[in-house]
Amino acid sequence: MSTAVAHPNIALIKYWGKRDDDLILPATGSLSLTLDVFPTTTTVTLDPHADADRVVFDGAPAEPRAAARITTFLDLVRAQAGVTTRAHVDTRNSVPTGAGLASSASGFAALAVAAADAYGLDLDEQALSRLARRGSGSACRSVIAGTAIWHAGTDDATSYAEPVAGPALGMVIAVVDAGAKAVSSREAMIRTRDTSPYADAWVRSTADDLEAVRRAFARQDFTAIGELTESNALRMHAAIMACRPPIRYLAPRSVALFDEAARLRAAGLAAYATADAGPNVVFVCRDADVEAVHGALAERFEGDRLVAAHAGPGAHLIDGAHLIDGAHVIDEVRS
Ligand code: 2P0
Repeated sequence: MSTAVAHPNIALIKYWGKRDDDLILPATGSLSLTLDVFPTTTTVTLDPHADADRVVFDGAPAEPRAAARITTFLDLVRAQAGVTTRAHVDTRNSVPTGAGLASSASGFAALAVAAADAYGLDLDEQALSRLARRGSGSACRSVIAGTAIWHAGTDDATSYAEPVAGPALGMVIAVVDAGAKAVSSREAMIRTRDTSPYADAWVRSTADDLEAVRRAFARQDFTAIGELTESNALRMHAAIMACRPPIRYLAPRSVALFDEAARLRAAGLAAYATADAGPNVVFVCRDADVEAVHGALAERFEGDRLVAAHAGPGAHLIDGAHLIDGAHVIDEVRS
């Protein structure tokens, strides 16, 4: 039995589009912060007597499609290990699933680390990142602690995430809606590539943004990092909104929160907004400013659920005693 914990990550420079749908090779590299909130805890137990995998999400059997995606992933691990033994997978999520809060990132990062251990693979961080990528692209970044860059690469061996040094960052998440989104990221990325007239421009400009943000990280230039973050998110949403049939993840409330970031900056608090494939808005700031940004937002947006987050650990194994603690933490977040 092997248990791992992983946390979601939020991209500053976004991954949106694949060059290879099967290997999950992205059209561009991306850069993110792994958080210290909303952990996913996953236990993988091998069962030599079972003839199928058994997958449980938050105490209930997984939907057939979700379970099939886990089995496809475990097949990769089994192929690497040279065995066919089936497994029991038990996952506990504290992030609202499918709400654009990166549950597939923490989910497949935790599964990669737990399954590699359960099947006896001895993988380093880079190999674990590559493995997690096969489950869900953004999961390769949740293997890494804190700020991570995912190199797009050109094949399976060269597409992985690794740590990137820069200023200490924090985030404040404004949960606008925790319900499941209408169109999955996977489907929406394909529709963007196939129907958005801005898809090529998105890929070209994101490659440029990534280079610019790398230079900003190297010189510890938070202002440039923030400006590139907010602009890259808006460009991603512009490309998505131009799909046919259209997809719009941002709600009126989300747009108002982007304006709120501008208001905070005008008041002297350096915060920049970003949003993934959903209506929730994440404020990016210096780590030392997290409480101030949280406080300033809480004054004006009582109804929004605000979650302060700092840099978190990469996906890692835990022992049984920690699992009890983990479950306890998860219950607290839920209540
Ligand atoms: C990101 N997102 O960089 C971007 C921004 C959502 C918006 O990565 O198809 O769930 O499993 O590789 O990783 C969501 O995409 O997609 C995502 P798959 P994934 O965080």
